[in-house]
Amino acid sequence: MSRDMKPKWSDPERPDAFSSYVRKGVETEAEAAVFQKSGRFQKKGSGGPTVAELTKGVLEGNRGLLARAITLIESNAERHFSQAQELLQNLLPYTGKSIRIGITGVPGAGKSTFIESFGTFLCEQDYRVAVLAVDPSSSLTGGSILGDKTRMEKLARNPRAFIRPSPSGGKLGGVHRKTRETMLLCEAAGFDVILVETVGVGQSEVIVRDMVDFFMLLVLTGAGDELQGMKKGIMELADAVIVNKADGLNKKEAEKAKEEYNRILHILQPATKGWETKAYTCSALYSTGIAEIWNEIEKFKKQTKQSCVFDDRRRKQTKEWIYSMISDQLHYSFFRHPDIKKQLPKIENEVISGDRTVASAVEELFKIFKQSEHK
Ligand SMILES: Nc1nc2c(ncn2[C@@H]2O[C@H](COP(=O)(O)OP(=O)(O)OP(=O)(O)O)[C@@H](O)[C@H]2O)c(=O)[nH]1
Ligand SMILES: [Mg+2]
Repeated sequence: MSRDMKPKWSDPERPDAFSSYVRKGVETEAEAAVFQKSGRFQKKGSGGPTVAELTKGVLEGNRGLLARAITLIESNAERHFSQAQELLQNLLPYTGKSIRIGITGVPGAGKSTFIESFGTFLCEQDYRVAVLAVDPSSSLTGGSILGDKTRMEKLARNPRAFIRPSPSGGKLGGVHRKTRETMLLCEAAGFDVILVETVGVGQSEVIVRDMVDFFMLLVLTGAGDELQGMKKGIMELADAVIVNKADGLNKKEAEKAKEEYNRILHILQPATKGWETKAYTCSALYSTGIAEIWNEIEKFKKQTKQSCVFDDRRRKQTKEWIYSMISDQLHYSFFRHPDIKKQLPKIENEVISGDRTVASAVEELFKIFKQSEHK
């Protein structure tokens, strides 16, 4: 098992200033056995925290224990699942009080730089900020979009901020469930703004839209080409379109792009009922336009709370979460089933060689699955 590592951006001179670690997830039952000893989530002989200790630690805002709690949630070992759920159950009454903000944009749009600047601004306003990430590639590479970045150096050292790299996929609902549950843990630990970063390259922005209250899309200038290529669908998910890098020689262009985006947004369906999605400019690098964006988010919160759209959306998101977990769980139990694993290659071959229809193959597999469930 790999040892815990501090992220590269942590300051070697001030080892105490960073309480998060990049830790490899627990992948196998064998690894889990090392972690688990008589109901405890712990390393062998290390006297690690129990669920009760984790609950208390998270509620007290203890960052070390919060990090341990998240590691428990992220564990892919089945035996950790019930402990993680017990922990969440304990913490559930203390969740839900933050504003959850999603940030997407193409690679290089400046998401990480924006979070550094925006997060630091919020900390200065006395908020406590948690940064999470949904990385569509991490389930394949095991990597993390935040792991290799030095863009959040300042925020990472801020005692009011907590940065957690993207979990790797694995089983039992994968990244989707882990990020949502981590969000709840951070809320119970007293973080009042949760920022979720994701690269805008496909499904991940839809997943993040489904777990946040306010969703923003970071874009660059050169709007002419970009607008033509940009999928209308992504813009329709956004509560704000932010034209970043509005600084130096680019400032004028950025203002022009903002007007163009506004013209298009005007004719699109708004993402949130009663809220007009508009374009704004900012410079994440020089921290200009940041306060204005926060003002808009506060306005959004007030307005949607009053109209009940805020709470309605959260209820709907929770409901959809149930259904996505059911299908994840079905998917997982189906494909890990020993009889299915045994029969699948043979039946698959029969279909490919034209000896069998797809529907009859699937029917047969489900028969096998259901029969052995009842054994
Ligand atoms: N001039 C200028 N440069 C910026 C600004 N924001 C970000 N950059 C630069 O743009 C580059 C990409 O920024 P990142 O913050 O890493 O972008 P990202 O969207 O997080 O990129 P990925 O993580 O790869 O998806 C870096 O070189 C930043 O310094 C800005 O407001 N102005
Ligand atoms: Mg980034």
